[in-house]
Amino acid sequence: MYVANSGHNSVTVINGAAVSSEVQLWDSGAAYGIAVDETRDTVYVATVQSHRIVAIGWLNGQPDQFLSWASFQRGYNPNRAIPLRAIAVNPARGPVFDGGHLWATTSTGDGSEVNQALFIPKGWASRFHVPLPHNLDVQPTEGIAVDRVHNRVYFTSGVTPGTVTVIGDHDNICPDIAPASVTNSVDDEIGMEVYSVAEVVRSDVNEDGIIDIFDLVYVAARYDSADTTADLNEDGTVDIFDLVIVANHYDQRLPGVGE
Ligand SMILES: [Ca+2]
Ligand SMILES: [Ca+2]
Repeated sequence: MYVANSGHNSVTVINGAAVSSEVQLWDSGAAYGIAVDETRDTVYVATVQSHRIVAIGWLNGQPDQFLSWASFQRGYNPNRAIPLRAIAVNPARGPVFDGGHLWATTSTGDGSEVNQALFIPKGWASRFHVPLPHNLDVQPTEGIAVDRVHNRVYFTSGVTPGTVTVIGDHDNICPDIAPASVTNSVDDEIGMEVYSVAEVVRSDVNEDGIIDIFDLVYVAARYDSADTTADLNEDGTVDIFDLVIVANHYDQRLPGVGE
């Protein structure tokens, strides 16, 4: 069993009657909803404050490890965060390598601009996909459930009168980009940032816990060589692609390394 600890930024793993471990989520604040893809041993955690989906799974041969997060904001604008609350997964939907379909909710009750169900057509196996939002008339606050047999998703409101919204979990849906009251605009499209623990560990070539100019210089100094540390994409050559990997993680830190 997996329990989200919203006040501790962690997930408790319970095996039978005993606590097996506690997964630290670091700066992914206010963990709330949990969804388990038992077919891929991947656990998804929706967080309110840090507006992220965190993925937990196997890393370096160990189960239940903090793997990654994806954070979401409107207009690719960090000041327009999309707080997340409930989350569910439909593992068999979509191509097997895409990681199934994820569904999450965002609510004005948490400071979101609009009440929406968010369809994310790829899981962590494919590094997520930007959400395709569905406007909901009511606050889709607490509950979400997937009927995996009929591919339907149920959303419950937390306001009176109680409401259940049903959305088909199809391969394709047409998104509602903006709140119904606002003109749909490309400025409101949802952007996504993805953080991968494994990639950050690899990109920190000088192993000081942060990706910065020293890592770029290390890789650049070995340009055109076969240096295995600097060859981040393991294609046998240190070149522009390896520099781009470091640049993509610039200023990112290993989990637990302070500001
Ligand atoms: Ca470094
Ligand atoms: Ca390379």
